[in-house]
Parts: sequence; structure tokens; C-alpha cells
Amino acid sequence: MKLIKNLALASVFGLAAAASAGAATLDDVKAKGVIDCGVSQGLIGFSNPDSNNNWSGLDVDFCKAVAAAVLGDATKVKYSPLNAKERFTALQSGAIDVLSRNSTWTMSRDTTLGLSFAGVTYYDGQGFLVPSKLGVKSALELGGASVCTQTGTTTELNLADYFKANKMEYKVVAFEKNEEVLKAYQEGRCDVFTTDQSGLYAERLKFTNPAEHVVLPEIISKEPLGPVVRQGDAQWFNIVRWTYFALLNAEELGVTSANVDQMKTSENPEIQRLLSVKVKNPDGTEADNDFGKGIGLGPDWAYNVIKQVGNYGEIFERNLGQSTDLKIARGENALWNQGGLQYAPPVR
Ligand SMILES: N[C@@H](CCC(=O)N[C@@H](CS)C(=O)NCC(=O)O)C(=O)O
Repeated sequence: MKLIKNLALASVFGLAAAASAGAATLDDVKAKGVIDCGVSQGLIGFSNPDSNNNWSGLDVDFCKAVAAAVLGDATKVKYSPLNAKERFTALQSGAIDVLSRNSTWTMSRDTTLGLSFAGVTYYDGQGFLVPSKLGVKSALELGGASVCTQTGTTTELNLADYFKANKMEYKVVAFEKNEEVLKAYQEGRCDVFTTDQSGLYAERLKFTNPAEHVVLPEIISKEPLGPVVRQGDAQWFNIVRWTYFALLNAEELGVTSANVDQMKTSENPEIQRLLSVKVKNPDGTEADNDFGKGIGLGPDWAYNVIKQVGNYGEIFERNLGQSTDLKIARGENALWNQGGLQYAPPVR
């Protein structure tokens, strides 16, 4: 209800509503005791509800991590399922506090919507899914194909670029709702389904016979997916950004949900700073090592995140890794010192 009201408001007042909703998100969140987090309408591994409306996924765990950092309780999240088209308006209007919904960081989204991307929680790229019976082995064989996709996404734009660059004709079959896209593809109303590669693997799991569909080898774009906040609230931006960095630093330092209590006695100064462990200075005075203050949070901000949600590696494995149906390799999402791109500045 609130969402619908706010969406209507946003369309009336446009960016004026965005500006007024821009400041002091931390105070709002503390006052209401919950974080309103925008997620997808259902994408396995990223944000997906079960039959009891319990949400899970990497994007959901990120909402939980922010709630743990800010409110000390990862369960204090209200999920707003949003389709691709409505997601940014929901954030602009103030209906949600953070958008954590497989959203690609692009220049126009970052600079013209009154919004800011806080990091890249998942490096992705766009791919194609086709029925195996078509015998297609490469995207370069797709000339003349009809392609199913969702409106309001980077997907439709990359599709146009790719076919143009390769001088191939194609027909778009686009829908606002993901379920309509999937239905059309499964009913054979298009030859190809295209989206972020992680999305292809996730959606294929919903099909009656997943093995009858293949993901083609080409990756046609960069899709850096990450959380988004309103522009103009530097403190909230820093909270969201440093929650993400805390997840990465915890993994790099070997701090996990299972060992974080023991880690409080670690002699490693980087771990001491991450967990705000008080230490003695050489002159005998005490350093509080409290970096939470800089983002308006308590000293346990990162401890609560790690204890309740785990580090980035734990989140990845739980939602996307080898123990899940998706079985996605860490690849570009490995830490920088393990051959990947995930890199966080230090806490100091
Ligand atoms: N990363 C792309 C695509 C994101 C996207 O919306 N993908 C679709 C297809 S997998 C999706 O997640 N749909 C789920 C939904 O609408 O709830 C973007 O930011 O535009």
C-alpha cells in the first residue's frame, strides 16, 4: 500500500520527491526499526521467497547484512518485490531504503536518476539460453531469431548492440514481468531467452526439463550488479558501502560466522579493527578501534554482520555455490588475492 502510494507520489513530483526523501535514512530506519529493501519478484540464488514468504539469496543476505549493521538484527528487513521497471522509482520515492535487486551499475543509472551504486556484490555478464533441440552452438548463429526479454533492463539494450554489431536481424519479444518472459519462452513464442548469465542458470531451474536448455558460451556485456541508494545521503551511502566492504574484509581475514567470537581475541590488528576490539597503545593508553563511529553505527556493526549473516564467501556459497542447485563458480567474484575482482579497502 505504502509502496503504491509512494510510487504515485514519485510520478507526480518526480525528482522533487526523491530529493526530499534523500536525507537521514539512518534516522528513519532506526525510528521504524526495520529496513525496507527492494528485491526482485523471485530469482533463485539472489532474491526468492519460499511458500512461507521467507526470502533467501545473495541480494537478500545483503539486505540482512545492512539490517545487522544498523539495527543489530538481521531479521529486521521488510522485502519489497519489484519488477525491473519499477525498481528505481521505488527507491527515488522513499518507498525503500536500499535496492538490492540484481541491478546493473551503468553510468546513466548512476548519474541521472538521483541514485548511487554502493558497490558490486556480483560481477555478471549477459548470456543466451536456447532449447537444446535447436542445435545452436554459438550466439553468432542466432541471426533471424526471436528473443524473449524483460523491459526496463540493460538486457534489451545490450541485445540491440550485439545484433547490430554482428549484423544480424532479430525480433524482440519483451514483457514487463519476468514470469511472462519465462512463459513465452517455454511456450516457444521465442527461440531464445536472454538475461544476466546468473539469471539464465537460476530461471532454468524453474523449467520442467532444465536439461533441455543450454546456455550459449558468449557473454555479451559487463553486468556489475550491486546495491543502490538515493543520492544525497552520504552517511547512508557509506553504511551500505562499508557493510559490503566488511563482508569482503571478513572473508579475506578468515573471519566467519562460526569463528567471529574467537576472532575477538585475535592479535591481528586488521581483525581487531574490523571487530572494534579495544587495544593498548604503545604509550599505555587505550585505543577504542571503533570505526563504526565514522558511519554513525555502534562498535559491533561488523561483528553483527559476520555473526548473523557470515562473510562474503559464506553468503556466496550458501546461495550460489557448489552446495546449491546453481553450482556457480566464484570466478570473477573470488577475492582479488584469489584471482577474482572482489576487493575492499582496509578498515583503518
Ligand atoms: N541486471 C539487469 C537485468 C536485471 C533483471 O531485471 N533481470 C530480470 C531477468 S532474470 C529479473 O531479474 N527479473 C526478476 C523480476 O522481475 O522479479 C538490469 O539491471 O537491468
